[in-house]
Amino acid sequence: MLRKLSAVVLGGVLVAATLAACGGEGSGTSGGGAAAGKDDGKITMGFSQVGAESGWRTANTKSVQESAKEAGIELKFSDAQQKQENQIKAIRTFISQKVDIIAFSPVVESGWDTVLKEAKDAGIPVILTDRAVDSPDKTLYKTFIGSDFVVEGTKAGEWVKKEFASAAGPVNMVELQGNTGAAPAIDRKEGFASVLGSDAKFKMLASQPGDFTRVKGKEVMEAFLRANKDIDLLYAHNDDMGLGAIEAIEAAGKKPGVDIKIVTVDAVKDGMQALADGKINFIVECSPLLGPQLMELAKKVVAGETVPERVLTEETTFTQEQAKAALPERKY
Ligand code: GYE
Repeated sequence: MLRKLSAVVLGGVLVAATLAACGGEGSGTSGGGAAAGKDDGKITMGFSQVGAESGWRTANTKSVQESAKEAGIELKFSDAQQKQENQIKAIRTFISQKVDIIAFSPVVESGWDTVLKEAKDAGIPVILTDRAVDSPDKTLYKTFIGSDFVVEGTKAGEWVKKEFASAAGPVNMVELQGNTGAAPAIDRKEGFASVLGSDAKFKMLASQPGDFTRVKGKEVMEAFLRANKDIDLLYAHNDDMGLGAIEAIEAAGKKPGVDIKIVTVDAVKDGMQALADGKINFIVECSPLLGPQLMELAKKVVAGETVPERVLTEETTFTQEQAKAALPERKY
């Protein structure tokens, strides 16, 4: 908790300082590029993606692929289909191919130390994108670019607290979590609970993984509805699970956004549309457009320049009215 809170505080500074502050001389440990890659002047990046589980992920993949092209970086892209073993295999392949840099979005937080050590020993620098790992050894990667998921959960909790401020209570809540062990699942749950957990008025009736997918979100919501007659609020860790849950709520003869209020995270187009349509009540934004910053950081790391150890994404929140206004311009 302390670790995460301090990242939040530092975050404010790093957002502004993000890439401006990267101009320093070699960090001594960065190496990698020159030692590993073929010397054709072109950077080769191995990128291991989680999968294609959500609208967020699809937009993220597109952002990474398009920005690599624009930056003149050769991208070796590998889709892990939400399996850690596939990501580990992909990273080992990138190491044997002697890429200049490896970037990946870890499907879960734990279990990366061995393969990250292999990359380090091979002199290939690693950038974490989107999701964190829990390795205590921070020298195993150069930087971590992505959102603060605890803050996202906190924003969702604060909205719920306000929305139900005049309700007598109890406020009966259910939660659809992301895939078990993933940083955004752990942190979004923690942030939400940090706001509402100590308030007896708010009762968490059930909280289960929906794996960030629509199909699983629907399935788990059906089970929640069967087991609980009186649900006031659904907190879904992403839009896709919320959208699946909406189908389950409608099939049960209830009105999403009215009978059961819904708060989600991401703000992808389909989520924003449901928000504008009144089926979702509030969305906390999480930007998938990490590609341009990732490529800029990759160039600096390969050049041996120092980069900040944490690069935070700037994000907002949306009410139903704000979604209506933002939708026409929404890029993903
Ligand atoms: O919120 C969810 C996706 O790691 C931030 O993963 C990402 C999350 C995102 O599947 O939709």
